Amino acid sequence: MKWWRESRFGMFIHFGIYAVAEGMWKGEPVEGLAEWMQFRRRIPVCEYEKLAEGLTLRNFDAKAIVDLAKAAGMKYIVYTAKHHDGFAMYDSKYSDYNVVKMCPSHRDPARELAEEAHKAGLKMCFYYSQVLDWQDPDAFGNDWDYDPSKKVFRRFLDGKCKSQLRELLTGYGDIGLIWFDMPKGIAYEESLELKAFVKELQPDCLVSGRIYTEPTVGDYGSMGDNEFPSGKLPGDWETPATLNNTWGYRKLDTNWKEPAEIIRLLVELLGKGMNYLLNIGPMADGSVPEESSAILKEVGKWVEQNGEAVYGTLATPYSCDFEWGRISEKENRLYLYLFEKNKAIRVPGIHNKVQKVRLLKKGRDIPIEFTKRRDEEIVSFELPDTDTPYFDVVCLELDGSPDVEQGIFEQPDGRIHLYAHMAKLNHTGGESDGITIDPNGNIVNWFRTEDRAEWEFAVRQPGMYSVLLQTRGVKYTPWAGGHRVAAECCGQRMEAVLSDGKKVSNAHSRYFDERLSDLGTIRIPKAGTRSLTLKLLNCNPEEKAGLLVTRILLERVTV
Ligand code: H79
Repeated sequence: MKWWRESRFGMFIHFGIYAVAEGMWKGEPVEGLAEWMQFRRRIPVCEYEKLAEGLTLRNFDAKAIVDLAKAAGMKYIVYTAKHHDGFAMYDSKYSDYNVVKMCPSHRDPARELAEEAHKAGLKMCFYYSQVLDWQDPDAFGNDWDYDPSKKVFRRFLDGKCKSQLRELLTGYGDIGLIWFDMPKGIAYEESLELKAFVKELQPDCLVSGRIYTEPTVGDYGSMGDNEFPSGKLPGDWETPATLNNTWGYRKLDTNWKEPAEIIRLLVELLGKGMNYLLNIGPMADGSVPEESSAILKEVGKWVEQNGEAVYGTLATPYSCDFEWGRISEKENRLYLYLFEKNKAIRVPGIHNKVQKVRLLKKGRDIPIEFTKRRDEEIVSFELPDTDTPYFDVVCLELDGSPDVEQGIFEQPDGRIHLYAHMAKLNHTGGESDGITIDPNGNIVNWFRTEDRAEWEFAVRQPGMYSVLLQTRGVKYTPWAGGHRVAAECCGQRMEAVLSDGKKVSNAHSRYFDERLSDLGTIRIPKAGTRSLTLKLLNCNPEEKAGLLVTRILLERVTV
């Protein structure tokens, strides 16, 4: 895992004959992900395969793609050797349903990419769809060409799946990892067998978390596409993400993310010690959409300037995040990724001595004057005016490895973040139903009024605090709210119906509609450890997923 942890940033490449269709079928746009078109339209293999003639590779330039990955600061490449459509995008001897046999150039893009990646010192990795294969009669997914009752998954596993994995693991040099995807349908034992099969051929080759539904079978976990957890997670995690809203090339999808949105997610993931696997979807001629390369080059400038705070960094040592930015650590250093410019920053709870504070500027770092109040362990400094685009990164050099205050505590700006993943949950029902924390750290499955979430936190300054509840809608679905909730703290009680809360802007706003709803104001009479309990009084039956809680924010009211 060493190279993988060190890398932090990789390039995903979704390249396949779906790129020829560009997200259109028979003149009509096909909604959703371009690479899912065959499934969406139930296109027979004998028709779908004709797309292969259009994949010319005329402008496919493996060196240019590797150079682009390098320019972006990426350290590994994951190429779709075979996606769900079953079409091998490499020279497969096992199946003629492949790019060399069926596409006009008869070139092997996987070989060209692997050679260039290895020359450039990047890890070459393959995506391989191990359960879904719409061309193989025994794999899952295609029930329009093949009778599902006649499928024998074992035949696919021992046949196409393992044979092609053997080709990929013996014909292309050292492979960093196999990115398995969509495990639904494979048995636990079969996933272990597949992992062992990979390791037998290349002991150092990693396997992704999506080799099985339970992420621990893989060598690391994969978040949902474009998702990140609300707090740092134990173990190694990666987020696969897109530059627009599809993986494969789709002409109508011009919904490109700004470089700032990409860097915002990068920083979010660095703060959680996670890897970022960011996708490009080349066109049928093999060229990379201009928008994609422009965004990656722009992102690369930031990464280049701040590489010290990217490669080999670990998650924040704190239990919770701050409003003004994200934090990571490496050796005796803390890196602060600052969301806003020219602000006075106060970093709380640092038990170490601070030796130096500097603004990262690759070789021309700018020293920053700071103060540290011994009684409160707060480091304060003002950022000089900077002309750096996007987020500034500041390094705190400490006298030893970071030793910071744990748990939830009031921050110098008077805010207290009660993250959902840090709540103590109480439910009276059996283990299987009632509220629980999902892999993203949110409180989910909240329908029942007898369930409770409770937080403990340290208050520094007594006074009035406004209480804001952050909830979300289901992915891709607008927030509806409508639940009646109550919060209890210091013997006081607030009640509110969640209605049109303030929209939250964060690194996955495009996918999750999150809102901050005002529950009211409470008085905390004394400093010290306090607790807050959240209850659901009435669940809006229209909301099929119930109440989805991300966090509660307490904000000291200044009078
Ligand atoms: O390779 C990319 C995606 O194609 C793949 N994972 C990333 C890395 C992926 N596989 N499955 N999914 C993503 C979930 C896809 C679900 C959907 Fe659909 C596909 C929603 C809409 C199209 C299947 C078909 C479910 C509803 C319709």
